Amino acid sequence: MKSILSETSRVPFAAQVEQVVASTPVFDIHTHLYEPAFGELLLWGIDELLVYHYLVAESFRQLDLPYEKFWALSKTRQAELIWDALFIQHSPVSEACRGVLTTLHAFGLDVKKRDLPALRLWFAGQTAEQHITRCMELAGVEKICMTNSPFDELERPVWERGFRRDERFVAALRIDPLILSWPESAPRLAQWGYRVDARRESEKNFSEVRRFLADWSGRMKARYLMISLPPDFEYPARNISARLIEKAVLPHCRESGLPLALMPGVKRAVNPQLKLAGDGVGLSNLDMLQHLCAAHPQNKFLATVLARENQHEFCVLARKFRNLHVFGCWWFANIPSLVDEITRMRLELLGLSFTPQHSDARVLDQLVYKWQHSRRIIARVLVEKYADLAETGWQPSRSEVERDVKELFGGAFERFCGK
Ligand code: FIX
Ligand code: ZN
Repeated sequence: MKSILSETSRVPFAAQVEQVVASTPVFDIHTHLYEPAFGELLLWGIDELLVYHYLVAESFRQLDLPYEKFWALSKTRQAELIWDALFIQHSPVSEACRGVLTTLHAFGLDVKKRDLPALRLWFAGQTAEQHITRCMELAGVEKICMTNSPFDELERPVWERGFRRDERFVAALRIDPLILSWPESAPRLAQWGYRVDARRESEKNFSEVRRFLADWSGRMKARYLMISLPPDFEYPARNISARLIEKAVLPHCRESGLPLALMPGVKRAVNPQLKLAGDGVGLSNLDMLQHLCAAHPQNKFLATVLARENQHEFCVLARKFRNLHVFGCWWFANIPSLVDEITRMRLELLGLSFTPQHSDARVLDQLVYKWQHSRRIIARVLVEKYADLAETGWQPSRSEVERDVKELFGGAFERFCGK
C-alpha cells in the first residue's frame, strides 16, 4: 500500500488531500436548479446571480428605497442597484457577494474592472446548454438533485406533459404545502382527482394522499421526499401536519423505499416585505426528529438543521439512529466559519458516515462558488484529521483518501438511500 505520507518528498501530504478533494466529482443532493426541459425555470447569468435572495436581503441594509419601489423595478434595474450597493459602494466581503466574484473569476472574467455592462455582454454570448456543462465542470458536480413541487404552477405542467430526462439531473419531491398548509392543499388535491376532504379527517384522506405521493414520486422518479419545517414543529402531535406524516408520508416512504428529508429551523416570512429573502432561523426542538427516528426504524430520514445552536444535538442524534443521515450546511449555516466548525464536529462525531455539503444553488452559476468554497474548507479539515491520525503512526494511503472523499461527496448518501 502506497502511503500518502511517504510521498511527502514529491507532493506534500496536505496538497495531495487537497488535490483529491478538488478533483472528486460530487453528487449535489439538494439544489433549486432545473433540468433543461424546464426552460426558463433554470436560472443563470449575471443578473440572476445579483438578484439572488441572499443579496437582496443584504442590499436592503444599504438601500434607502422603499420595498415596493424595489419590487416594481425590472430585474435588470434591481441587479444594478444591488451591484452598486454591495460591490461598488462597499467592498463585497460577505459570503454571498464573494461567491459572485469567485464564480466570475472561474469563468475567466476580470472582476477588478467592476464593469457590469461588460459582464452582461459575456453572458449574452452563452447558451444555457453550454453553460450547464461549463458550470458543472468548474464545480466538479456530476449529478444534481432538483427540488420539485407538484404545487408549483410553472413546474407541474412540465411533469404532466412529460419530457425526455437529462441524466445529469434527478428529482426530489417537495411536499411543504401538503404538510404545512393542508386546508389550502386539500382542495387542490381534490381538483386533481384525489378524493380528499379537508373538513373531516378520515382514513380515506390518508390513503388518497398516499396515492398522490405514489403518483408524483413515480412521475418524477423522485430520489427522496422533502419538507422544510418551522422551529416549533412537533412530532408526535395531535395536529394535521403530524398526522399526515404518520399516516400518509411515512407509509408511502416505507412502501417505496424512499427517504424523507427533513429541514427544521426555518421561520418563513419573518419580514414578508423582503419576499423570498424574508425567511429567518429559529432554534428547533429536535425531540421531534428523535421520535420520528425511534418510532419508525423502517423509515430512512435525511436531515439538515438551520440553526447553529442545533448542530451539536443533531450530530449526537445521528450517532443514535442509523436511519438518520446528516447532510449539508444549510443556507445561513453555509458560511465559511460555520462550515468549518460544523464539518469538523461531524467528522469528530460521525466519522465519514454523512454528507458534508449540498449547494442549495438557485442559479446555475452558483454551483461554481458554492462548491469551490466548500471544497476548500472540507479539504482543510480533512488534512488536519489525517494529520492527527499520522501522529499515531497510522498513514493513510492515497486510495484510502480517495475512498473517503467519495463517501463524503455522494457515496455515503447513495448507500444510505439504497439500503
Ligand atoms: O427550503 C429550502 O429548500 C431553502 O433552501 C430555500 O427555500 C431557501 O430560500 C434557500 O434558497 C436557501 O439556500
Ligand atoms: Zn433549499
